[in-house]
Amino acid sequence: MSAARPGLERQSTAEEAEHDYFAMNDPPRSLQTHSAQAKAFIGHHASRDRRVVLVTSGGTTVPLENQTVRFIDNFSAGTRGATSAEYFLKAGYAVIFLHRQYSLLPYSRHYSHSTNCFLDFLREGSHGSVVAHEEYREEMLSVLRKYNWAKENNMLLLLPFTTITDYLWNLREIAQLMRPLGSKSLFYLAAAVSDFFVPKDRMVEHKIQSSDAAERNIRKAKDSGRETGLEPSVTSVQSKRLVVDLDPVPKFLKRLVDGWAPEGMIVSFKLETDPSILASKAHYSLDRYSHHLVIGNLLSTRKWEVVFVTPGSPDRWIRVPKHRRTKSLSGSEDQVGLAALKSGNAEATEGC
Ligand code: PAZ
Repeated sequence: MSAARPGLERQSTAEEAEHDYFAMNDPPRSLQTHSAQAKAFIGHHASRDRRVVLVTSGGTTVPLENQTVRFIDNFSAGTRGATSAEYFLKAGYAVIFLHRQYSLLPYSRHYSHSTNCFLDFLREGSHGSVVAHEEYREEMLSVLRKYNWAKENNMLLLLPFTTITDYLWNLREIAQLMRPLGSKSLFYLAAAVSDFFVPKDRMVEHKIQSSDAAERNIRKAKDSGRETGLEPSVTSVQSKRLVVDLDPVPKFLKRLVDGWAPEGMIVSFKLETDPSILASKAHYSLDRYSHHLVIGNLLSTRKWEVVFVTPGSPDRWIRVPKHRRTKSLSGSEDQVGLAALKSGNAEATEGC
C-alpha cells in the first residue's frame, strides 16, 4: 500500500476538521432563513448574469457560557466591510453582506456612528415635519438615493451573525449556494474572525461566577465533564482568577478555496499590530491557502494604508496621502478601502 500524498493528507485533514466542527457546533437558528434568502438573491442575479460578492464584516464573538453573558470579541467596527460593499455596488456587483449584528452597514454607516448621532443632522421643519440641516442635505440626499437604488433593485442582502460558529455556518452555506456562479463569484473576507473558541461540548451552561459559588459550580461542571470524559473550558476560578481554555478554530479558508468555492475569486484580509510581521504573515496565508489576494493592514494605520499580496507579484502598498485623509460626515470613512477598490486611483499613492 502506498503512502498518501502529503497534499491529499492535508486535504482530508481539513475535511475532517470541517466535519467535526459542524457536527459538534450547532447551526444558528437563522441559518435556514438566511439560506433561503441567499438562494433567492443569488438566483435572481445569476439569471441576469450579474457578478455577486459575499462581503464579510465585523467581529466574531466567542461565547464563554451557553446562556451567554460573557464573550470574547475580535476588533472590527465594520467600517471596511460596509464601505467596500458600497463600492462593490457602484461597480455593478450584487452584494451579500454577512455582518456582525449591529456593526456598521452600507449607507446607514454614514449616520450611525455614536459620535455622529443621526439626530444631529436633522431639525424640526414647518408643520411638524423633520428636515436635514442645509449643510448636510446634499450629501444625505446622495447617500439616500444610493441606498434606495440598492433596495429597489434588490442589489443588497443583509445577513447578520454574532458568534464565530454562526459566522462559519453562514459562510459555508452561502459559499456553497454561490458555487454555480463560478467565476462570477467573489469572496471579500473583511470580517475579523476569531482563531480560538470554546467548543459546545465544553461550554458551561450558566453565567461564570466570581465568588465561592464559582468554585462549587466549576467543580460541579467538572464532575459532569468527567462523566463524558470532557473538561469544561473554564478550568478554574481560583482566588477570583478566571482561567479559560480555548480550542483553535479550524482553518476554514482552506475549505473555502478547495471545497466550497473552488471557482470563486477569494480575497482575505490580515490584521496585525506588529509592522515587522505583517507582510510575512500575509505571504504565509497566501502560500497556505493558495487563494487570490491577501490584503494586509495594521490596526493603527488601517484606514490609510494596506498592502496587497498576490501570487507572483511584488507586494503593493496602497497609501492615502496625509492631505487626503479627510473625514466623512460620520468620521468613519475607510479611505484606503475605497482606494484599494479603485486600485490605481489618484487618491492613493503607491510605494514601498
Ligand atoms: O471593520 P474595521 O474597518 O474597523 O476593521 C477592518 C479590519 C481591520 C477588521 C479588516 O480590514 C481586517 O483586517 N480583517 C481581517 C482581520 C483578521 O486578520 O482576522
